Amino acid sequence: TFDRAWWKEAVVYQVYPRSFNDSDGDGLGDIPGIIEKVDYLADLGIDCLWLNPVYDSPGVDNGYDIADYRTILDEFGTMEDWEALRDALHERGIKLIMDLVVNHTSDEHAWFVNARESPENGHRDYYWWREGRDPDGTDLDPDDYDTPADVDEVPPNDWESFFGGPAWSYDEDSSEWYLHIFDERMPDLNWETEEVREEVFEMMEWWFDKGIDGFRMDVINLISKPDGLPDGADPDAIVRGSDKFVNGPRVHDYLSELHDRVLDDEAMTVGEMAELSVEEARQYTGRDGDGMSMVFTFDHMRLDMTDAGRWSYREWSPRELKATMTHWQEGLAEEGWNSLFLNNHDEPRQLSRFGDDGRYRRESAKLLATLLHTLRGTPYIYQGEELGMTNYPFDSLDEVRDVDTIKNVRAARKAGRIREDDVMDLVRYRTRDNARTPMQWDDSEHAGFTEGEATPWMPVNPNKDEVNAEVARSDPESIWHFYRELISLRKERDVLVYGDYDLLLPDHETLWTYTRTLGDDSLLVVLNFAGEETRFDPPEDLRGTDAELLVSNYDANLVSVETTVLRPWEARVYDLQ
Ligand code: TEU
Repeated sequence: TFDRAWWKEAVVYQVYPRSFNDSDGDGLGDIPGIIEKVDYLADLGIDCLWLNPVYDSPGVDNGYDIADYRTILDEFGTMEDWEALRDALHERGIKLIMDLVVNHTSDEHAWFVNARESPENGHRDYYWWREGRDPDGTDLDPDDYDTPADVDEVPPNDWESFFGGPAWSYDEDSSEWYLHIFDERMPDLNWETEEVREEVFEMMEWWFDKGIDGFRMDVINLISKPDGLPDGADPDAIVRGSDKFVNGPRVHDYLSELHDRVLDDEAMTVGEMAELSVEEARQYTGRDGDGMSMVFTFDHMRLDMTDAGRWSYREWSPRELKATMTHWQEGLAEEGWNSLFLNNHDEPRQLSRFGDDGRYRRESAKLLATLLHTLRGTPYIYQGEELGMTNYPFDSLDEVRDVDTIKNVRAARKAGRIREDDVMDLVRYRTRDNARTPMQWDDSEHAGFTEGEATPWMPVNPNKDEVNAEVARSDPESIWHFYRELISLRKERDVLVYGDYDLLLPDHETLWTYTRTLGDDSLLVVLNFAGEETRFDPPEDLRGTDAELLVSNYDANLVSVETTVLRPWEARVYDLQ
């Protein structure tokens, strides 16, 4: 027996509104633009749409800096547009989840404006304000901080921002520092303050009353900061201090409170959680956990980095990817639930990173799709993935819009952590903007993303003539049709959703082979993670088993599981009889 849930059976499609479809010709995607494409999504067969932030925002971090949680950003449309989108989706049986960004707000949020005005103001405690300290006796250098010349102090602790540089900024009016784990224009909310929790819960209820089906919760395991805000203690932490503010002491109290207060049984929640172990994931999603549906974890997104973090590179191997994801498959087998993704709006394109975006673009895109839709968990498709969109050939930093890239490169340069010769290679490989170029709908000048005079806010990938939705939909062998088949297959076969995952051939360097089993129903998945032929020797107990080919990215005929030579990036799902 197993516990059914709609969000376990769903395939989620992620829309980054700025880059999806522009209906009014200003070069920026918008909500009416998404509505124009709802039939496209329904045709693909997805069950749920995750909409990245569309709230009022100054746009320092493309909407992750929210100025008003209950207003739609002008450029994206109106609340009526949003309601029309919600209805268009629901009419087609597609659920809608929204982004919940409550670790921080924009500095333009009315709470912060009020808080900053005076320490006496009511909203001061909505954020983290502290006095600085004397640099003597600390490792910190006052020159690293932006303070007036006569202020010889350093922040209350040594925490760093994920965007590079310190996590504290000095406020001249009150001579205090405020905390921001991301940009200085994104101050952290203080969840210790009961009113903050109350405001967040009410806002969430307000959106549920408007008919949403759940939330993707941005960096939700950062919301609890430890008492006394101690310095970081782990020199290997991803950023200084993250060992203190990731999975902080009261995070489970807050999230269980949130769950009890706001969420009903049907609501889907997916918590975005950097730096998480399987055991910790169970505390959020497991039987005695906080009641979250699932989490996004990032171990598999770190395989191509050194300990120096995001702005470094090391070669990854298919075997490590297999081991890492298997660890999560097994770790959340009895309790909790996995979310399955290889890219999103913060990551480069999966095809360029884990596949081959050149010669074997089509084959490797289909292999990655097969993986994501046959592991145990909920698959997430990031817009354009179903077309096999690739990274953008950035020539210079001037083409980059992403605050994370710009600031981290600046910080890495300043600290001498990056070689000048490597900068552009790393940017091309790593920048979040790879995911943010316009969706490629057709081969027209701006790929059908916008038809106005204005140029798109990000350049269109030069491969739009070959890689676009129109071409893909008219070709039955396309990546797009392959996704469509996988999505529909998941609806026909419970084993794909609920079946056990068992890894075979764990030590093989390039083959990733596993079975999925539910009662009598059993599938064998074989993936050749290599641009060359690889011999597949089935394990003894499977050899000769009658089988039909259920999914495949090459032509193949077979009646049983036999030793065979797999072609480059060949992916097969055998239906075992
Ligand atoms: O991302 C959180 C996060 O830590 C990263 O994946 C981030 O993109 C990167 O590591 C920065 O170095 C979430 C959102 O998905 C991202 O778009 C936001 O910028 C961030 O939170 C702040 O809200």
